Amino acid sequence: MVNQESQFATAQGSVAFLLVYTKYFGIMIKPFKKPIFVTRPFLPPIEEFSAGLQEIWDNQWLTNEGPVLQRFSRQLSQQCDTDNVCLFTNGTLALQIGLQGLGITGEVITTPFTFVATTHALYWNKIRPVFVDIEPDYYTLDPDKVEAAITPWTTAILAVHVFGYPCKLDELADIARRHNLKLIYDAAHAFGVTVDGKQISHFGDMSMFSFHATKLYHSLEGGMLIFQDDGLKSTFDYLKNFGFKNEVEVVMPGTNAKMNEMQALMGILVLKHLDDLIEKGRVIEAMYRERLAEVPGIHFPPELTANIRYNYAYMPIEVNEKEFGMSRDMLYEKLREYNVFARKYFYPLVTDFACYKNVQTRDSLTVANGVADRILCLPTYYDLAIDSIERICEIIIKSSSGI
Ligand code: T4K
Repeated sequence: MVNQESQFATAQGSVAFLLVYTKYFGIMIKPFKKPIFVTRPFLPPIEEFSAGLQEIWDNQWLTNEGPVLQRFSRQLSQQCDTDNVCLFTNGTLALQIGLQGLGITGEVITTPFTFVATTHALYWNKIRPVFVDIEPDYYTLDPDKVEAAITPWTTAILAVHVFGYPCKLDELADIARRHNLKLIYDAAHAFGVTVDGKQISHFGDMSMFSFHATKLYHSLEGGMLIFQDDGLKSTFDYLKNFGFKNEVEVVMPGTNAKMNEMQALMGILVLKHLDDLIEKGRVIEAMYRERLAEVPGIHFPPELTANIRYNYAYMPIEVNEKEFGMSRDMLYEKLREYNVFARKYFYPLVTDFACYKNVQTRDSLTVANGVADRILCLPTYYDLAIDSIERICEIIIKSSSGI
């Protein structure tokens, strides 16, 4: 027979433990059963994709400017309010071809705080990247630092609307105009963003958009160039199709970078939901901002001004180790323990990758280095449940108290 006194003592001990636990740690948070990734592609109803596939089967036309791609291209023209649209198999090749078609050579001023494809596109065109620091609010190229980096070899500025945040458009345009430089935007993250009611593609000489599966808006994989000079359309069309002008004429050494019919089909189907995707992103961001507002050491980019319609493609926060009590890397690991896979976009900086480490940089890149050490992109995507966001915020709040 179990001694009643010791049973009581055990029960008392458990209650005390629970009280202490609840006092200091609150209710225990369970790890997610399924992984929560930084993003998940939005998928249209499968019946719609099947119906579209049937059309492709009936056409027996799979790539090379097929009818679905032409339809997609017309829709994007309408969406972006221009005829100067060219579609590609991915954003990287779009940018590479864009730089080539624009005839960019020598040196290009660019940002180290980006996905490495931005710099690769320069490298593949034998262009020297000149890295300049970013501004601390939205992590875009700092116009104040651009001018000092211009040399007689500079031909262009390649800035990135990183996380979909518009660059300092007026300042960059002014510098480009005064120095007779091309202004090119890597708008991989920025589809759907508008400024003063104009599509973001309206700004600069050319913008590249990525329609990769991880993007807010996608076409499985895909890329798009929007450009101001009407004359470039045929050049881009040649360059993405081996340089063919017709069956018997090759007018330039092109490559193969064509978008296929399945990609175009997905693009058409997802485009119908763009507004819903943006709206859900807005709700998610508002929730993160509200729940984490009082957490010391968690910093959000400032709210955007009313003239910008943002697309909520990413949810970056900065973790200040001293204030939060845990470094960004520790929080990243802690979230993983709960099956939450936030991402350190964009750490390391491009300038820290082995293939670009030796590129000489005159700028000390102080802001970019600091941001790269503090940045963390939290999960945001259409299917992310509201109570999952609650739980992610709880984990972050509890982490700040040291569990
Ligand atoms: N310029 C900039 C500024 C860019 O950010 C990018 C691409 C480019 C140029 C080049 O554009 P593309 O050539 O890619 O069109 C991802 C993407 O692959 C890349 O497109 C994107 N930027 C970059 C920021 O993110 P990873 O290495 O982080 O992808 P991954 O495979 O780790 O995916 C991230 C998460 O997404 C996974 O943890 C799970 C989820 N996921 C991913 C895929 C592919 C899914 O749920 N389903 C999927 O099908 O690079």
